Amino acid sequence: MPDGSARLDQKPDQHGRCDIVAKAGNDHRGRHAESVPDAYYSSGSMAEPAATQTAVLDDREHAMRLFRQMALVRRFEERTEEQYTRARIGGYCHLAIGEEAASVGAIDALEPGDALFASYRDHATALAVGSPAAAVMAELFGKDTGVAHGRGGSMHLLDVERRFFGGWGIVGAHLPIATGAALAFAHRGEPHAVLCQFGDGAMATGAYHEALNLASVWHLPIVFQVINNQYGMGTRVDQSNAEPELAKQGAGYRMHGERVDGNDVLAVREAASRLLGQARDERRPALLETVTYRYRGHSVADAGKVYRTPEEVQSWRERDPITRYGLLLGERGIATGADLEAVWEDVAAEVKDAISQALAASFPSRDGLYDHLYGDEASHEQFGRMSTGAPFGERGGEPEWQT
Ligand SMILES: Cc1ncc(C[n+]2csc(CCOP(=O)(O)OP(=O)(O)O)c2C)c(N)n1
Ligand SMILES: [Mg+2]
Repeated sequence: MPDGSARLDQKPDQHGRCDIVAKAGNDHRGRHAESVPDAYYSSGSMAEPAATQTAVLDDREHAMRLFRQMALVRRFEERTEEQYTRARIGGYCHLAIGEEAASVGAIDALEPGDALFASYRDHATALAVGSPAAAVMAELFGKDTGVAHGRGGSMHLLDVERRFFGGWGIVGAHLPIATGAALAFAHRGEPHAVLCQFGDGAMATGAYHEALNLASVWHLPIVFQVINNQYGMGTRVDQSNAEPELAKQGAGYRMHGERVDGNDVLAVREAASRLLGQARDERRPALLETVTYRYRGHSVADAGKVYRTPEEVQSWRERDPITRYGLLLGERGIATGADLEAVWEDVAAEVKDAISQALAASFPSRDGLYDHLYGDEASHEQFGRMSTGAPFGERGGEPEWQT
């Protein structure tokens, strides 16, 4: 049983909420607040909560923002699952329910000018970086108002204005690209860092090793954040990684590696903030492992029941990141049960509105099929000239051997 689960005697409901969150009017410290020891929040063998965590909790607006972002992701993902079953979303769809703290905590540590890259499990990434929920939902629906104008879909979200450069579908492929962005910062002397999020499965790809090696050799300002959700599809971390304590792999590149409880939003935020700071100020790359779990299957096409037990899933639900953080806010007197319930109602309304807007939006027109390709006005003409095997008409005539 994962550390911490036995100590939480309050069971979350189906939305990961427990009484302090779900029932308005409760004593704000919650029925069980007294019985939950502080140590629970530091999670034993995981990183200890750091002093800077207090700083977040000292700022009520900040503390509540973290809760709201996680609640928004949770509600968005639940409704996305439902929209998929109503055939409003085409293609792949990977949900991050259970992983909210790992995403939100790290992204909250970004500063203006920093760059963000992520894998295909990216709805939480886009919402955490501040992309409007309506534009994210519209992208899932393939609509023109989506963050990628309906051309990317679930796996290829992006928000260049907010410096979120995707949403990548090929496992591990974005690590060298993110490393290139860090090289650009270094080359131009810009004081920014890159946060590159990926799954545990990416660590068994060649691209991962190439990227970490170069980042270390060239002292690049990048934090590689592995979101260790225990599985790559149906394969457990220890079945695919020779060193399953993933943070230790940094040592192979003389890179600082650190493992934190990915279900503790404050621990994730503290570690990400510190490591991104070192990347910006000292050009020191790092590997940050955030240990978490996905409640759902790999994608909407996987029920997630064959390769794991219901007990295992339940044990992680009992250390739900949003429930835990809600309890902490209650214990510290930052939020009452009614306050948190109001947040849940607020995000539910936001997601409902996002669905309505996405439904009302139109699909991209066929005339615009070639828009945004190559980024120049000549792309239509280029495509007109394309022929198989000679995309730019460079051959002139067909060679004899083809006839
Ligand atoms: C190079 C490559 N190989 C295989 C796949 C098929 N594939 C898609 S997701 C996935 C599992 C990746 O797991 P992980 O990196 O742990 O991310 P998670 O899905 O757990 O977030 C695989 C093998 C792919 N997309 N790209
Ligand atoms: Mg995984």
